[in-house]
Amino acid sequence: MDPLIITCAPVGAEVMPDQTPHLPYTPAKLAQTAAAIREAGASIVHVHCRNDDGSNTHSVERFREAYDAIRGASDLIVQFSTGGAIGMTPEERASVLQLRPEMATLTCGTVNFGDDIFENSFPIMRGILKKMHEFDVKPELEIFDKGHLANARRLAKEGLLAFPAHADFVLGVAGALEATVPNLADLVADLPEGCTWSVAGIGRQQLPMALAAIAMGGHVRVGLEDNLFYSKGRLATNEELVARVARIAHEVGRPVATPDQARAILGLRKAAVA
Ligand code: KMH
Ligand code: ZN
Repeated sequence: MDPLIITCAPVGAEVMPDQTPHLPYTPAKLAQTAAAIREAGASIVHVHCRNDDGSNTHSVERFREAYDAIRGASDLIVQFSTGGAIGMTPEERASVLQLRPEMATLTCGTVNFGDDIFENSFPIMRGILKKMHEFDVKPELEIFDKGHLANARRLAKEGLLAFPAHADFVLGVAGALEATVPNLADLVADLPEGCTWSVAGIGRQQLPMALAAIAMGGHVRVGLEDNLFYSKGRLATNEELVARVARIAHEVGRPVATPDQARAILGLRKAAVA
């Protein structure tokens, strides 16, 4: 098995600062978190940005500030969200790709998202992928549902997506595929040859999904975007969530990837100098 790539999604778009004191929602806090999660074993940081009051923003300037701050504090692979927050326009979501992060997400289909609809029509996905090609950004395919893999194959047939690719299974969102080991195994079996994958379990499913991925040879995403708690009733920090996965991986003899090892596994271009 490859060394384990641990992605941390420290902020997201849904958790608000009044829900936890540990949400790093400014560039300065993101930089501190980047150093701490790197030390704990993460190799990728998945980035959303907020204004100083905690509200969501996809402004290029705010992302530039966050990107510079993170790269000043760590050698992590920086992965921008192009999912953003419900209600953002597709253009806003794609605009940050001009900063040329090494990676960015591509959600592979429209999905219920709690009581909302997270809209990712084919025209939206094509628009984001074209910008990824223009700025040489590697996509991570966010797969919330089984049909999202069929959508990804369709985009590949259109020549917009190259396989093998890297996929992240986001399991346990209200309105999408549940976080169970049979569902995860089914998705992994349906991946095109040579793809790499990680899993992000939502809420209390974060840890069980991580354990399954460690055992199955996949990779893991944790962080406050997906789960606020370390254990029932006890709020987590991002670095604690990363450190726990790294510790478990060590216990079962699976080494944890450095950012450069993760770059080699994922076939990333060399990072631009900050
Ligand atoms: N906040 C969700 C609506 C991504 O980052 O690419 C979308 C999301 C996915 O978080
Ligand atoms: Zn996200």
